[in-house]
Amino acid sequence: MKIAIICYPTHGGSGVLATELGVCLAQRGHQVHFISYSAPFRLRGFQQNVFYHEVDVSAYPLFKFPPYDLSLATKILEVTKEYQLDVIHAHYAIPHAISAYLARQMMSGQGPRIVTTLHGTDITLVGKDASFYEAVRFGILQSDAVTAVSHYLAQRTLEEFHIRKEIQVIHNFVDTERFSGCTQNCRRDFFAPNGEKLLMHTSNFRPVKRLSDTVKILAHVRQQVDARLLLAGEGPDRQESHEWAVKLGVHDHVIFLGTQDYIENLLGCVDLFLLPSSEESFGLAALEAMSCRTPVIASNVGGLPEVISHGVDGYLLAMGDVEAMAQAAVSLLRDPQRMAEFRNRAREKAVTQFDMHRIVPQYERLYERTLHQKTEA
Ligand code: GMT
Repeated sequence: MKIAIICYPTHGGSGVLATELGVCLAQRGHQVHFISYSAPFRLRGFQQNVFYHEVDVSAYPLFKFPPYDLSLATKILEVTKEYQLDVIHAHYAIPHAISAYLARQMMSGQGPRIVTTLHGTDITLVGKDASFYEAVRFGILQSDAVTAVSHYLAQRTLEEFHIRKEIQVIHNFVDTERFSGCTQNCRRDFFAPNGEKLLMHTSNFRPVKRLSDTVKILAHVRQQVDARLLLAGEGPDRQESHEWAVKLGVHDHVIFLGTQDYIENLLGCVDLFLLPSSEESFGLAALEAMSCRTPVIASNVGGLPEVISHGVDGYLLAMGDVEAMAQAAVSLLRDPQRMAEFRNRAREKAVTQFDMHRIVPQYERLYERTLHQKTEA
């Protein structure tokens, strides 16, 4: 098939998933066209069957807000005409699903099939904003097929957008070979020169991630266990969490790494991953950590229970209860045998339930089904 992937190119989970999907589809013989405003960061080097088309947005002075969605629709149209696309797969509803629809309308409704994958904040946060709500709802209704990355997100979409439409749940996935916990490139001695335990968190440092909670957890953990915290990412809450680290006297033990493109090299060399978010439709970062044999301590919110089993391969605790999260961390850090069991079970779950080669065929079957519906129609 000839498939366009419309996604954000940044370090967020939706862009990561979309890129990994496109690359895997290309390896399976499909022709894949990424369309975005810059090359997705996980699209590394030359890949067979992969094309990248950049969307230019005119900065004409009249535009206070350059209309990216129109430029994107135009680019989708151009690529469709040139390559005879079969499927446009929009990742994240805004504006991708709507731009895909607009592109198809410009082809008198005759263009490729539109598949939209909902990732989380496009429904639970941004999409709920009154200025986007009706557009998101329209984009969902006009798509030929809609998927959500968790049962939780599918349910919330139906409820909050008052929609009666099939939303297929296709869980996020991980390349368990690349995210294998191989510690070859790991610099544990660099981060923990005195044998400290290592906690880690990676995200876009937005309020929903509760970054300061990771610092508070570290402060509690350090009352019992010598530990340090690696923070990979960039975003608005970086400064506030630094201030918390100073206030709690742990700033010498918090290492800000900035955005990291090869996160797999870090995830395998830490002891625990922290995800104390207030909202998480799936938690791809948690799955990537688990695939690297690193157990996760997370909030019991959103789709995280579909990924982490409490007391089996990680811990799910009340959002904001940093003391309970720290205590769970300490109990694991102090019990090497239990830690080894958690590590093994986390890896086993990633491999048996969320491996790329198990999940990607579900998207292929969905594409085929929507194409078949088109032929029948
Ligand atoms: O978490 C973010 O803020 C990034 C966001 C995105 O759209 O890039 O992530 C969402 O999509 C990921 C991939 O499907 C999910 O794993 C994340 O749970 C989800 N984030 C939220 O729901 C907050």
